[in-house]
Amino acid sequence: MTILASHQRPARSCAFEEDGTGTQPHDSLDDSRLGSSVPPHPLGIKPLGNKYFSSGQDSRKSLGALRVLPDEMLVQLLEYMDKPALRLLGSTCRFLFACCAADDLWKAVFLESELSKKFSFEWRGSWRATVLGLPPKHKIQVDCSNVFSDVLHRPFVCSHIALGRYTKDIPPANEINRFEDLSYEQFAEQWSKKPFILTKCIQSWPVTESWTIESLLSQYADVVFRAEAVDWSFATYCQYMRNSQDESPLYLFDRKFAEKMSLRVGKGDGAAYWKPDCFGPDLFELLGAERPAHRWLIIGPERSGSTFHKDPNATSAWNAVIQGAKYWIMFPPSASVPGVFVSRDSSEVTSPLSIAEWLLEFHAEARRLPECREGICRAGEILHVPSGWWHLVVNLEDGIALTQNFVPESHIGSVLSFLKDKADQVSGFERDITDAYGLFVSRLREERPDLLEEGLRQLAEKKRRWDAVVGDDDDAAGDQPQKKNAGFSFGFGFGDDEDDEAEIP
Ligand SMILES: O=C(O)CCC(=O)C(=O)O
Ligand SMILES: [Fe+2]
Repeated sequence: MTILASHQRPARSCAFEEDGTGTQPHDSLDDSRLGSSVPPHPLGIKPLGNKYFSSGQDSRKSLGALRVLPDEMLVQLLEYMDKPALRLLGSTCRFLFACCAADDLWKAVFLESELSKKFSFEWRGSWRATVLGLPPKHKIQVDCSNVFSDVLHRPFVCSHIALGRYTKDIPPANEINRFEDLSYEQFAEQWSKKPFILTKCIQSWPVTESWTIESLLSQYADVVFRAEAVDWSFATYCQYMRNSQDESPLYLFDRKFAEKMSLRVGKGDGAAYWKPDCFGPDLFELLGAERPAHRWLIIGPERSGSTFHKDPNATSAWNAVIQGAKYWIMFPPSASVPGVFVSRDSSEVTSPLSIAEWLLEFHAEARRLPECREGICRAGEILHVPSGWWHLVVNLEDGIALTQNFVPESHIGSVLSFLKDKADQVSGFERDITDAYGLFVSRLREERPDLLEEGLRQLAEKKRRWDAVVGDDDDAAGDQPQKKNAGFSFGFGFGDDEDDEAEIP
């Protein structure tokens, strides 16, 4: 994870860690939140609270002039260091050794290095070991048991929290509805604005039978996939995925996978999979080759996943688990999600917390909200993400998923509104498409004038209702309520609105 400065972090109580000899004090609050899943830190680094019960010397005393800097600043300073500087500084004292061993610093060094441009290389178990070319079994021998620092200990805790603690005992009222399958009529009439899981919908897809991480590795080892900031061969990604301690593991999220793997998508001979019937027509298909990115192959280890977000361009989505299991926690469009801070124009989530940090600090509070929906989508199941819904997703096991974004008829108003009023937030289109709204309107006019009329009617209604609230002369921001009033959640009948919420069962 990015090591956040203290002002960016949620306040927390001091934590204590057993030192293996049973002599350290133990904080029961923290223990109950973390469980026994967190082993002692491999370097012996301890949470700050342990300092006050330790009889040994505090290694911070050896920092010299750097003692004036709090840990957060020290680590931020180190983010500017390159490989030789980190090595040199790390050899000056135990405290700086512990700071300079933080693997996130080495991830940044890796991403700046020539190695990051290679598709294939040997992953050595950590970013530091990979950058330094250390033998895979190499273990750091320096004893840092007198280093007391929450800043240094916290990422280790976050990469070891037991996920089961958060994903089990879902309150019945929060459970995402589960069905075997739905007809298009059922979806359109009742379910297009609510999340649900279908348990018997994708069983006929050939990939549900044939794909495992192992089988993909044997067939596509040399295929290069995108995993966040890197493009790695699948063989390299698998090495990483199977032997990494990252708190937020790099997530393979590739939108060109079908081409790269020569897959046929869509019903017909030799197809690997196809979109389920129940979601009905996808209006972005009217855009043909000009539609924005819409399908992704997703692969990641346990703990990988997606932090809170809404899907792009007000599209809906389905997410099918082929291997593994995913925990989903979701909120309707206008909900204020605890721990999720949105910029004034709602274009981005500011200071996003890692999945582990969010679970540790906000899950309990979020779960108590009446709008909260949670569920586990297992292999062979598919989940519906309605337009505008917030969602955080975490893999409970190593897994493979396929996802596709679409525009159902019932969300035509939300999508037109997004493309028109939030043009600066439109994403996924090729660079030469500068007027996504105009393009979509012209295709609808040609192919579905009835729906265009309905969508424009909804847009006009939205503007009318907005004007009624702010007064006709207050028109400076056009009809973009979210831009003018951060935190204001007036509903307009579609998209980011209350009507969606009203439909929650
Ligand atoms: O599988 C995941 O991590 C979730 C991906 C996602 O956000 C989606 O399908 O909308
Ligand atoms: Fe998503």
